[in-house]
Amino acid sequence: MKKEILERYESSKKIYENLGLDVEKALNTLSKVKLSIHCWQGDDVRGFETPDSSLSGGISTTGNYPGRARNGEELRMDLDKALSLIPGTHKVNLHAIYAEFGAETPSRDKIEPRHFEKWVNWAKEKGLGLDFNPSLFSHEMADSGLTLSHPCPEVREFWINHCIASRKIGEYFGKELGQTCLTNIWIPDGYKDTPSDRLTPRKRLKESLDRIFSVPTDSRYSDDSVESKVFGIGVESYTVGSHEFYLNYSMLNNKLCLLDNGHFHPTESVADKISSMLLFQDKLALHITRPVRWDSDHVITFNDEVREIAKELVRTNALDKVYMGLDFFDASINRIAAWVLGSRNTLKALLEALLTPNDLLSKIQDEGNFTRRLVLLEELKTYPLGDIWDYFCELNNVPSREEWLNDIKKYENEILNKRGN
Ligand code: RNT
Ligand code: ZN
Repeated sequence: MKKEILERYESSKKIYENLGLDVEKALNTLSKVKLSIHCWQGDDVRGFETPDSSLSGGISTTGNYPGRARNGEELRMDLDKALSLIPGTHKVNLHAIYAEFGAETPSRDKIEPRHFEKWVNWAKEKGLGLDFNPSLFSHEMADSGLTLSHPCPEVREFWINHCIASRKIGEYFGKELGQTCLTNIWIPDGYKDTPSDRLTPRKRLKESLDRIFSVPTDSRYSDDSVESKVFGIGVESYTVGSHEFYLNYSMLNNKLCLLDNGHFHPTESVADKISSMLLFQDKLALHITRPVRWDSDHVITFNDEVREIAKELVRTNALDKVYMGLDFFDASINRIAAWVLGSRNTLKALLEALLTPNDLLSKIQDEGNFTRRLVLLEELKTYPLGDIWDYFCELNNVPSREEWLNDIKKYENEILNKRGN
């Protein structure tokens, strides 16, 4: 531990202790947090099915920074590099398009646990958990923009079977790794222009989901979630799987509702939704991202939105009730730096939340002392969080401050630039 970092920690710790906070307890809680780090930042959501598959479903990446991972070996290697610079032990979130096949390439409705053996072996070796997602986009059966709500039963059947197969893979992950796996269903279904029938596609989606979830999986190993959305590129006017749709569906069917903070109207706050969700449901799933004017999936910064989400998770005692998935994909900057920065910012926001005197603030609010509430919340913004964060990084054997980028630059020169893409 660097002397300067230790000294700053000791003196800053006292400042927080004056507020009645237990800094060591906060650091201990933070060290147990598991983020679900999305593998798809590493290859611009392309997957391994075809060498030049293009992204569809109303989501998109822009940029052509060199060094994108092109196969499982490269992606795992890049993830290893990223994970070595993020404090703590986490989970990695996979999509079905990251299956690794042998000689034969089964269609998506026929994928099996064995196609993910390499991922599982890697996760075991590194002590990581895995989460999973069926991929209902970037596929000829999804070209119309409709999947589980498609008018044609054969198309729905194909995607129903894909989702069932995916849930079995999630269950296998949970069983093999001893950590419950979240399998999250997101579908792109919707219309570019004003629909003439909003109800029928939603009825079909409901029926498809009922079929998917009628196949039992072991709750010791897997949870299921459904992810809502408000619109996508080319799907501006109507989204079948809207928030109200999935909120009701998840409540009635005992599934988790997944809130992605890029999937709401711009002034809506996901932070504000957390308490309402957790009053009525035991668990919650999140996709944390940074929408810039639209669901653009920019890298997570240490911004007010993420900080408020973190505060709500801590205040409501929800850290062990929530799956914290990251969901961004920027192809215009070093992809490993994107992972590291987004993950570190999320953890930093959680640290800030853990170093907030929440009981005191709650009491002040109940007393109606809104002046003191505002003053304290504002003054806390310039408390020496960075000193505690630097110490936490060093304690967890990862570089503090911007030093970590040097490591990535070296990797870029030695590995990424040699990939020639
Ligand atoms: C799309 C959703 C979804 C995807 C990933 C790839 O808008 O956010 O979660 O980003 O599954
Ligand atoms: Zn998402």
